[in-house]
Amino acid sequence: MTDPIFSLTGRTVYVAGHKGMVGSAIVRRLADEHCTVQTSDRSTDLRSGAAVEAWFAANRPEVVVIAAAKVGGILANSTLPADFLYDNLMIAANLIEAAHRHGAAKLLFLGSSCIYPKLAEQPIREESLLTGPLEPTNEWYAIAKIAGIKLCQAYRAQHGADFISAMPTNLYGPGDNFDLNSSHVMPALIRKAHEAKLAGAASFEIWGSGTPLREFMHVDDLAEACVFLLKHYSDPLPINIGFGSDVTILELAQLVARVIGFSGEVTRDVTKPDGTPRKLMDSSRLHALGWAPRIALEQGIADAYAHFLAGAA
Ligand code: GFB
Repeated sequence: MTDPIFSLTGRTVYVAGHKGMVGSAIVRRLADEHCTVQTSDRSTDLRSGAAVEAWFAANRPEVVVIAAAKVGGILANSTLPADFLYDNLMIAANLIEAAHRHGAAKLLFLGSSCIYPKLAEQPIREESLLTGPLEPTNEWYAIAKIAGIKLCQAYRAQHGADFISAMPTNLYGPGDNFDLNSSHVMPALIRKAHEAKLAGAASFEIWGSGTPLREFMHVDDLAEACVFLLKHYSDPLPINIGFGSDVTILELAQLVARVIGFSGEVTRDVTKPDGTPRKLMDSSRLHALGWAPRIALEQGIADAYAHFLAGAA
């Protein structure tokens, strides 16, 4: 592993979006660092430049992590395009500008693997950004996240700011959204398999053909990677945070069913969209720095299910 190039010790670290699955995992992980975590509550609307400016003037964080975002699965992305584009553009622009104006020493912006072209060569390297058309079901979200990456690059180029961006693969874990209309696939399958088991149903249904491939990472691994990158990474190029292997959605559904103890069938609703066929990321740049994920998929699903049960109880 390379030596750290940035220290969190004694710093104030603002985690924007601390109530979300990603932000809360990063806050949990930062408890192991000798730093002071700062958060903002609902009264600071991150879509408002004035509200963000006032919060930074009062709190002056030295390190900023942008985990705040309007997020959702394939259906929410397609049905709320204005929210996904506007909210995410404003959140990124307001936080990055305020971090610069108030002299933050480091900023980490989190994007998503959906920023890459729909038919990017697999595994997807960081250099494939903006080399082809986006996947239509999530282009609004992707455009906003690409703008965030470009803002980090622009402030670095023009002002010498140490602003970096990282692109996580599909995430899951404690604090996920289990609402079937707005969630990502993993929490949806956990809920569906659980409810099918309780009901003694013969089957549960997945959306689409079941053939799309997705790569999944437990959010605690992601939080570990974020802290690692704050300490070890300073470069204009975004860096991928991937698990390293992917599964089909049908395989995922069968694995979730096994972990949960549902032994019925998995059926498919092919009227629902598949989205991008595959988005396995090439994370070799991150691995070369000396970081690798630790939570295996089956173990991670069991953990996410335990949190789902605790939340549902
Ligand atoms: O996780 P997901 O909603 O989003 O869907 P994406 C992944 C795949 O799972 C798609 C299928 O092929 C879905 O059709 N799927 C099967 C389901 N059953 C279900 C279900 O019950 N619920 C859901 N939600 N999907 C998202 C982007 O794309 O990835 C976001 O929309 C973000 O912007 C995120 O980038 C990481 O993986 O297709």
